Amino acid sequence: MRIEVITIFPDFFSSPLDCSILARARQSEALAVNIHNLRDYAADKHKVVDDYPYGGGAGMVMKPEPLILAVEDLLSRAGPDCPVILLTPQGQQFDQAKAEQLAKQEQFILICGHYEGVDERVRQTVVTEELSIGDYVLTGGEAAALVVIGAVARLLPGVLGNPASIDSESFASGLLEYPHYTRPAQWRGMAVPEVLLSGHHQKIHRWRRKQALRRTRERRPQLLKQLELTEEDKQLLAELDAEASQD
Ligand code: 6GU
Repeated sequence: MRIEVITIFPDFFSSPLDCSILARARQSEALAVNIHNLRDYAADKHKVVDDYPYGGGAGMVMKPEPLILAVEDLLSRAGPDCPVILLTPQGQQFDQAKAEQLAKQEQFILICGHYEGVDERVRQTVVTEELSIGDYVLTGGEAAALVVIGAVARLLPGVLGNPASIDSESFASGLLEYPHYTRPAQWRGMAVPEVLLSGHHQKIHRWRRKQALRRTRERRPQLLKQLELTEEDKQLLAELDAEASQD
């Protein structure tokens, strides 16, 4: 997987890409992230990449020429159908399904938006989709690019030590995760739930599923509504209801 990032702040990426799983993914060559300085595509000697908005108003707008030239340059070295993704609060909301879709690509391009936005002609010519990471406004698309890179990288074959952890985690299953515990079994009077110490795998599985259902219903009821419940799920939810009515 190759990810091309177009940014006016290349330094933003150095430390995050050199830490932890992203560093390992890049060393293993499962992942290559290439950072491109937008200013390298500015034609004038001052490397200007922004300008005042036509029609007036606050803030600056990213100029079309450097961005379009940068994308065209990268596309000339990319395979066909390489997605060109503009990171902007106006984009479609990034989620696990989108991460899984991008993880299947050979390559994609991320454009980090800045200022009040990008000249509309960039969208008209080179952008194939727009992504937002949530309903809030960042100073720029760089942090959002790192979110996308991180979510995609951990789905690539060989990047995570234990691929099973991908399947059981939040969102892959459509449920939030069950609570986790490690040693010690007792800490300041707080005990690890007995069933987890039992070695009874079927009971443990059932307990975890029940806790995942409980958590999801409490915290993210919409997620639960989107899920197709098994007979066991329905029974576990009924048990939770019965326990709640006893309190
Ligand atoms: Cl992708 N960019 C910016 N600037 N703000 C955001 C965002 C992106 N996603 C959420 N907020």
